[in-house]
Amino acid sequence: MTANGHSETPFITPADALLIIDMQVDFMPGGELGVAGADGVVPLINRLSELPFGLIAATQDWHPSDHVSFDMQGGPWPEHCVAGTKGAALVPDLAQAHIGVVLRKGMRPDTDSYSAFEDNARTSRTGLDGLLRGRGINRVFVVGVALDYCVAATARDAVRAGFATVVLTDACRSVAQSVAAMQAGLVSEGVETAHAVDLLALMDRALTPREIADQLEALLAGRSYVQAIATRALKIFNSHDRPRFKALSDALMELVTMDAEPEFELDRNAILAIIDTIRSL
Ligand code: VGL
Ligand code: ZN
Repeated sequence: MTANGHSETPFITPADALLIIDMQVDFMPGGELGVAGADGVVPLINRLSELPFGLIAATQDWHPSDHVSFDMQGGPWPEHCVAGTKGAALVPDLAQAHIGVVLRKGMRPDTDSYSAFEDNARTSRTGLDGLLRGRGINRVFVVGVALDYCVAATARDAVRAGFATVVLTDACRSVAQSVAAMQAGLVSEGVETAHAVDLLALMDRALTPREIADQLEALLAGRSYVQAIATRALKIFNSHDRPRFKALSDALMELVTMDAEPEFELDRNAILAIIDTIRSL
């Protein structure tokens, strides 16, 4: 995405990951460290989780009962997210069907860990960067709480690890800082910001043939998503009464059928040929 929020590669593909930060009971209003409005972003995050991300990772703040960050230990926070307690659980309304991995952090008594990548002392790493790279991810979208602590720390580390990084500010809530104040700092550190609602609207509207071709090209890296995307494309095309989409629909239908067979080795050249066809429409 560019600085003005307009994306050059606007569509979510398997080369993108969604990082859902600390959407836990204790961080919801009424929880031990309740963040105002945090429960309100759950539906937005659930809708985002339906998009064809290559990986959706969720984090859990997961502290021992004598954690250094707790006020009884001289730390800045009330006791929260104690490992195994109800307050440490993911919010029950959070859709978990598409969450591929849950990472726990802040487990050592003597160190806090705001970022999903490594602890605040930079002594131990969660392995998230290797996991993302192993899946061919090159861009991450960050949502959750708190924007001014764990979301910001995660986004900064994602930039440092070499990922294009986008914080979807309307799917985050802060403890203290306004979105505007956070945004300026993050942008100056190479983090981009955008709105989840815009991303969802973009993904919902009908795609042009060129956009379909771009998506298919990106999808070549992750064959299991071809079916989902092709099915969606078909739905769009079938709602138009345009004969020129007939060939494309047929080709995509063929692709869906092929991908549905478990033994089928996806034929790169066949897909590239389809991409060429679409581009010449
Ligand atoms: C967080 C304070 C303490 C967060 C976690 O998730 O942002 N904030 N622990
Ligand atoms: Zn914590």
